[in-house]
This record gives sequence, C-alpha cells and structure tokens, in this order.
Amino acid sequence: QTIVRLADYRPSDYLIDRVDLDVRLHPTETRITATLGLRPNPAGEPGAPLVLDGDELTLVAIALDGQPTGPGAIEVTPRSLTLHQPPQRPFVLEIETQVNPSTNTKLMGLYRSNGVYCTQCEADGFRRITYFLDRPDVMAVFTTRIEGSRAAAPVLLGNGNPVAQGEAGPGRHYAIWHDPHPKPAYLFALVGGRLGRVGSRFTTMEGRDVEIAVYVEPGKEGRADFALDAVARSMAWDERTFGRAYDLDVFNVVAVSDFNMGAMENKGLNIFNDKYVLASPETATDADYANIEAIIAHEYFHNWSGNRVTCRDWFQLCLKEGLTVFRDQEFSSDERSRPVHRIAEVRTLRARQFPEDAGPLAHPVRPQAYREINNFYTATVYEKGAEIVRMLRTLLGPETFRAGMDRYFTTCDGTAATVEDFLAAFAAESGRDLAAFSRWYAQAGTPTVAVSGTYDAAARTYTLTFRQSLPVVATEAAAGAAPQPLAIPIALGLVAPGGGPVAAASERVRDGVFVLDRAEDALVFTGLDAAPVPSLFRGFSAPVKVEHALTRDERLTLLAHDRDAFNRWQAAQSLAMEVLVVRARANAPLAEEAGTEGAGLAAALATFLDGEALADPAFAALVLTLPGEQEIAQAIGAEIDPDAIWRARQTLRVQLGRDLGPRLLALREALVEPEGAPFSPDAASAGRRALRNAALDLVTAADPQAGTALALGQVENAATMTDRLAALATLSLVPGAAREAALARFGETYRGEALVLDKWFALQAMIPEAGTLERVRGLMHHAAFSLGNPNRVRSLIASFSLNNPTQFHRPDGAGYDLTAEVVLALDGKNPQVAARLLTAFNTWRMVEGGRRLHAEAALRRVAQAPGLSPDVSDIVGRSLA
Ligand code: BAL
Ligand code: ZN
Repeated sequence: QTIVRLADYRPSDYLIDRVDLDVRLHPTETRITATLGLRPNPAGEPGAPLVLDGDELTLVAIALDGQPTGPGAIEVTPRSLTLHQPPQRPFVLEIETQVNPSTNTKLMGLYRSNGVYCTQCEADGFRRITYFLDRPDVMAVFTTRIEGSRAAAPVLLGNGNPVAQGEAGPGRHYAIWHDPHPKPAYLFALVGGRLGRVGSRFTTMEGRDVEIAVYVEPGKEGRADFALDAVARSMAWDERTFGRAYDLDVFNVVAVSDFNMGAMENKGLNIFNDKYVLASPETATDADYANIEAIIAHEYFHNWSGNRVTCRDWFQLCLKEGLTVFRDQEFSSDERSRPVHRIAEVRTLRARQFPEDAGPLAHPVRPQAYREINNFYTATVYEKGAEIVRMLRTLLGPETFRAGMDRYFTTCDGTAATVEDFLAAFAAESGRDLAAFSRWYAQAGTPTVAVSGTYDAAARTYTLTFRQSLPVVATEAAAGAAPQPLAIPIALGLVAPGGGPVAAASERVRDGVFVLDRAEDALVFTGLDAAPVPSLFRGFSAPVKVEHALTRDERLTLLAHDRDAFNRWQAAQSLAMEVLVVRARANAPLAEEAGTEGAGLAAALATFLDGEALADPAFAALVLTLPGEQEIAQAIGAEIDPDAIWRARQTLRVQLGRDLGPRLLALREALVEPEGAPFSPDAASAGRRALRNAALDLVTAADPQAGTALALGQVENAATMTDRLAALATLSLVPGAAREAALARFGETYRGEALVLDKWFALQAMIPEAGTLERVRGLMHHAAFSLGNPNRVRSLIASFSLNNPTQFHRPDGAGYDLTAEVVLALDGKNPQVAARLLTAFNTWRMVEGGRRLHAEAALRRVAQAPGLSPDVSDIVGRSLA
C-alpha cells in the first residue's frame, strides 16, 4: 500500500473542462459513454502521459478525437488507463465502459439499493463508473444523459438542472441533466428508480425560484415532510447567516437504504441514508428528528462550503467538513437551544474525538499522509475541524469572522482551495497573524491546559496561571516532532463566592476572551475584595482538557450561579467525574451509595431540579446524565477496567435515583403531555420527553421493580417512538422475563420497519451483561439482519463493539473475537464499513493487561488474514504500530 503525502502534491498534468456522460442503466450491464474535453494543464509537466484512474471497470471502447486509438497507444491496468502520448492541445477522449451495479457491494460508484440505481463518488468512487482524473482539483462542467427502463426507473435524476427527457425505444426513457457549475468528479451523482416524491418551492434572496423535492421509497412520502421542511429552513438560514444563496433551479434529496455514510452533498442531488430522511412520530425518536435536520442542513450547506469552494486535495478534507459541521452546528443551535446543543456537541467530541486523538489512529485535523483516504472521514477531521472554525470566530469576534467568511467564499468561489486560502481570508480581514493558530490544523493530540488561581488579599488581586502542554504524537508522516504552542481562546469570567458576577478587569481579556498563545502565561485581575470562582473555557471555547483543581464548593457555586450554561453543566459533570474516577480506580464494588461525595452531588442536583428543571427540561436532562463510560475511561487514562467503570457509574446512578426519586417522579408527572396534544418534534417538546425519560432511567436504577412497572406501561402506551424506545432501553437494563417479553413484542410489532428494528438491534447489543455476546450472535441470524446493509451492521455490531464497553472488552476476549470475525467477514463485501468497525480497537492499549493481550491477538489475526482490503489493512496496521 503506498503512502500519499501532502508534501508530494503536484497539479494535474491535464485538465478536463467538459464531461458528457451517457449512462444506459441495466441491472448487471450498465454502459457508460464518457466524452471528455481535455487539455494540457499549463501548471503540469508538458508531454507527460495521461494517466486516468479506474477501478473494477470493463473497457468497451476508446477513441481519441473521434478515431480509435492505435496499437500501443493506451495501456490498461486494473487501476488505470494510460494514454502514452496525449496531444499537447485540447482534445477529446471518448471512453465506453461497462459496470455491474447489482454486484457492487462496496456501495462506491454506481450500485443498486432496493432496486434503485444510485451513486456514491466521494472520495474516489467516480473511477468505478468511468476512467477519469479522479482528483478534486480537476473540475469540469457535466452534462449527463441517463437512460433506463420506464417501469423500473421512472425517476431519473442527475446533477444540476433538468434540460430534456423523452422516449428511448421500447419500454425505455431518458433524462438529460446539465450542471453549469464546474465540479470535481466526487460530486457527481445519478439516481434511477421507482421513488415517491414530496416537493415544495423556495425563492432565494436573489429571486431564484427553486423547486425542492425529497424522494423516498414509494409509500413513505408522509415520512419525508420533515426533511423537506428542513431543506427550506436550511436555505433560509444560510442566506440570513452567511449571505449564501442557492444557485440552481432544483434541489433534490434522495433517500436510499444502503449507504456507507450519513449522506452525500452531490451538486443539486444530495443522496441520503434513509435513516436521515424518514421520520414519523411513530417510527422516529426526537434524536432522529434532530439528526435529520442537522444532516439535511449539513449537506445543503456544502453547496457553498465544499461545492462552490472545493478542496484542492484530500488532505484539505477539513476545509469542507470541519467548516460545514461548524455551520450545521450553528444552524441547529439557532433552530433549537444553543446551550443544550453545545453540550451535545461537546459530549460527542469527548466520547469520540478525544479517544481518537489519544490512540494509535491519532492524526492532525489536516493529515500529512494517508494510505486510504476513506479512513480519514473521522471525528478529528469533522468535529475537531469544526472546533477550529469556532475558535477562529471566538478569536476574531463575530463581525470579523463573518467578513472573513465572505472574503473566503468570494475569493475562492469556483476553485479547489486549501486551508492556507481559508486562513488567509481571515488574516486579511483581521490584520492578525494566525501562524500560532494555524498549528491547530497540523498538530495531533488533545492539548491540556493546567490552571491555578491565587488570591492576594493585601493587593486585592487574583492571578490565574495557565500552562498548555501538548502531547507528542507520532503519525504516518512524522515520528513525533516537538509540538509548538497553540493559540487557545479561553472565554472566561469570575463569579462571586455567593454567586453573581465580579466586576474585575484585566486588560488582556477582550470581550470575555483571553488568548493563551505561549506555553505559560498569567492573568492578573485587580480590585477584588474576595477570592472569586473562575469560570473558564465558557461554552467550551477550545477543544482541550482542563486541569483545574476547583474545590467542591467552587463547583457548586458554578453549578448554581454561573451565567454560562455550559459551565453550569460542566460543574455537575466534574463533580460526578470525581466520584466516578475514584470509585473506578479503587475497583469499588456495586453499592447503594457512592459515599459522601455522591450524596453531595445528589443534594446539589436536588436543589438544581427544584429551582429550574421545569424551566428548561432539556438542560435539566443533560445535568442529570452522568459522564459516559468512554469519557470516564479517558479521565483514568491507563490500565482501564471497563467493569470497574460500569460499577462506579451504576452505583452513582442508583444513589441519584434513590436520593432524587420522589422529585424525579413528580417531574415525570408534571411533564406529561396533555391527552391528545399534537406531536411536535421541536426542542421544547423533545426536552420535556428527555427529562421524563432521564427520570425514568434513574428511578429504575434505584428501584428496578417499581421502574419496570413504569417502563412497561410506557412501552405499551407511548404516543411517540421517543417514549417507547426510552422505556424499552430502561427495561433492557433490568434482567428478567419482563424485559425479554417486552423486547420480543417490540421486535414483532416492528418486523416490517427496518429503521425501527435497527434501534431494537442497537439496544440489545448495548446491554452490559455477559449474555449479550450470544444475544448478538443470535440476532445476526434474524431475518432483518444483513451484513450487506451498513445500517444493520452499525446498529447490531458497531453498537456492541463501540458502545458497549464492558462486553466489547470482556475479560475473556470474546468481544474482541466477535468484532474481528465480523470485520473479516465484511471486508470482502464492504471494506469501508469493515474498517470503520475495526476502529473499535482504538483504545486497546489503554485497557488492563489481560484484556490487552486478547485485543492484540484479535488484531493480529485480522492483520494476518489473506487478501485484506486497503481500508482494513490501513486501520489494523496503524492500530498495531
Ligand atoms: N462528504 C461526505 C459526507 C458529508 O460529510 O457530508
Ligand atoms: Zn460533510
């Protein structure tokens, strides 16, 4: 496997300005004629051979400027087609290829999902349709003629605008689509199939009348309305917030059942995993609604951050993904509750990205080298990438940030850009030197900021000392160079010991933000009559770990009084984390009480709930939710025993459930939706459901018998999938006949609903009991399960391997064995999904010695298997390095 390095980037020797595609759809013998308008690139090497990418293609015919190529003029290998002496002037290559969409189990290129023809071309799928310069800096204007059976494919969709349609012989028809915006091949898409449609119109701020539509499996149109509405809201938001308008006459979204990713931003034709489109109160949870809204927005926002301005090469992936995640997070924050959304973002970052940054797969947000680009669609590129953009806004302020975004979009429109181009726009607008800041893109690993505060009563000063330390991370490209200090924005404020703000100044704090841009620094506040409580990294202003030895009373002050909601939540989390880490480290047994610290937390939460749970139930539900097992493992850092972590967490849950029980039950009553109230997926309604269900969960932890009765009633009578599934999840943690019967009934009720069964698979795979492994093996034989469908694999297998720490890390190694076995079984079918599953081993070096040996043995078995895909080979190689 070769390593591709950023340092080796060279412009393409040839450019393709125009692509005319003629695609004749057929289940097993689809023919594609590509007419490519090429020319030598002035920035390339004159006279170089033209090497087109290809993958699993059958070459049928090729012509150069209308003439068949002579003997020896071309050379075809399994991965390329080379024209040895291309003309050094504009020329036309006509290439006919044949592919088999029905056997394409990799779900890259052209494939069929439930009989629907669809495509996925990012990162390198277009080369599975025709030979091409399949790199993002080669941008062409595409015209696509799609021809297919009228019966099997009445709907024919392409990129851009529709220009013609008509008959194409007996039983066949065609449609022609033209996309006027030059684009790289990874943004190409087509769809052909029998699909239901919902549609509406949107008039842009420029006065363009846009037809928007969502296509789904026939009969499921009623479940597409929410997604359709989310498209219109996304369009309006991007105009309001970033001044970006849509630029075609149509915008289509198509939902398919078999999809490797969440969705794909193809120009004018977004293709979605149906999990992120279809929603009804009976089948989708509030989390599903929120995800649909966020992913619809994400893919739509790519139209500017990704499509109009694309990436020069795949090392710049964060340029479109980090930026677009930031944009979708802002959208969701505006459409929902900003503090609640921020907490959700940080929980995801800590549970997924921090472990990635601390493990063998760590890489900079902009990697320097890769073997398989498909393995870099990671939490680091996406979520940490988004945090970098957010920090930029914090550093520069909202107005300068917006001006920088405008400059970036304007200057880079129609180009394939780099991170340097992005930062240059902000440097130009702000006049600031962003060199130290730019290291966020280059240095892997999560920084730690150690803070200490000292009050000098005589001088009436308060001094905060900050020290940043950065892990040395060896990556594919470099053997762990000494990291340089980063520019870290620290949003902060001081709180009086009894609550209330403190009117103290430091000239180095501007708009509530101090920038730590050297290894160590100190900040002095003057004019203070008492030691304040510092509230640091408000809103989680930088993706760092903070070491700050606040006392319990100081944390309680923040929980009760800080004006920053994120830090109020963080105070509760820190109080809980202290208890959890101490108990887990001590390998403490399950108990009814988590000691005085546990009781103290329960008392603080009681005060909090009494004061404000009903005012903001969504926030209250998050305050009640303890740090997750992965996060606790990160806090412990080494020699992890997942069982000890689970016991610590369970003990604290039991204590909270017991000490807060009457309050929680009263809250459940107070938050009941009135009989017959119409369903709304809005944030307020979802928040009420979240708090009721968080209460049910804790009550059941403390009193399984009473909780089971409540949960059973809720499973039977719930009006929404949110409530039904939450109750079933609570029940799933109480072993016994009631659980088994409820699970069986649920499985039977939803036997025709694949996406609901996914939830059922996931919930069972996450049961923290020794019997789960056999349960998962059994469910792999369920009629609805298939290794060929990525959603099924993720719901059953990945839920076990990535979200059930005690069972994946079973002391006997059987959890590792199951995961390795599935990875190998899947690799021949769908290497991308197999490789993603294998990342479950990311934390293997952190677990205690016995488990570590089993994990290593399982990884070595994978590594030694013959014929591994590049995807799995890359992950296993880095995991063992
Ligand atoms: N570009 C791949 C899917 C996404 O991040 O939007
Ligand atoms: Zn994206």
